[in-house]
Amino acid sequence: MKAAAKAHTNIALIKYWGKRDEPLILPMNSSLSLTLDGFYTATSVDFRNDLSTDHFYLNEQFVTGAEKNRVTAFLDRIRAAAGKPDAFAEIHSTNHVPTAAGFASSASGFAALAAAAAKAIGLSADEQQLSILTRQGSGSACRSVYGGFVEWEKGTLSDGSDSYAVPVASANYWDIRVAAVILSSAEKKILSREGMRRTVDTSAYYPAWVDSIPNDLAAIKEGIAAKDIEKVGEIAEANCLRMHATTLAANPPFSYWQSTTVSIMQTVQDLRATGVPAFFTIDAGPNVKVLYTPEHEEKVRNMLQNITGVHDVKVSKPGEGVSYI
Ligand code: 2P0
Repeated sequence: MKAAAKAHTNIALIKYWGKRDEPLILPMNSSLSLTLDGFYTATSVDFRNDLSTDHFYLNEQFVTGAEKNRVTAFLDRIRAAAGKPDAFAEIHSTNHVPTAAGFASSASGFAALAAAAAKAIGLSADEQQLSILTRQGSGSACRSVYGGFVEWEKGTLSDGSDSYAVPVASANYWDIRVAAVILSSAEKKILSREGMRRTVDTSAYYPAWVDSIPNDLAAIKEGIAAKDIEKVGEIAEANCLRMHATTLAANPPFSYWQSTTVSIMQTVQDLRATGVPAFFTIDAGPNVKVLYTPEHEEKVRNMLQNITGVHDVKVSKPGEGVSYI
């Protein structure tokens, strides 16, 4: 009863921001992401008769506390679905995602864990079912089941059976780049779960955010279909700014940005004014991701590396979906 899987992280171009159901992780809005080949998690799950609890190792360290409890709570769902409530596992997970890069390693982590655990326990799940399972570990993780451009359809049912990811375009469809700009010091003060909750509950701008999503999704899919970097980039950048505007209108207000975040945003916009199609997006933290086409690699990299407060720049291509190893 052992299996191992690998999943890449993803960057949202149309953000998931806000839940309508917290336990099931059902989102208020649909979202769209690009899976990235540079960052991934590899996880093995071994269900063993001699265990009476789960044993979780992350990067070869034995994990206890909240992080372990989140894994066990997720495996409880897999055990329930498989009808094997007493099957406990030894889990080894290795993150090839620099934590400082500001990617939710939970996205690659839960996608790899769901795939390995479902296979190990003998639960037959197609990609759609795997996406539904994965979503219940971490919302953005459900998109990492697939490679390339992926949409997470929010669904309308209360049991979550129609809230899952669907592939939009495969990893090899369009050769574009995402640079993860890593800040020298990047403390995240408000976890995305708490940030989402506060925004949904209190932000005056939240209804406008939700209303804006259908247009953004339709337009960005047209841009992807046309391989139009200007269109895709402009929509992604505007969507990111609109998401972050909701946090400024929350009570109490908050922002994920630091001064270096704003410097990077301005540098990207200055670069664009010189004719280089580069666009930024930012998640629930201060780091910035920059989207561009490969012919501009050198210029974009040089500009980003020279900004005061930037520690490193890690460039990624579109990546594949979940695979078994
Ligand atoms: C996203 N983020 O679409 C958005 C944009 C952050 C900003 O998904 O509570 O780790 O596990 O569902 O998926 C980060 O939140 O949250 C996130 P949970 P998750 O990528």
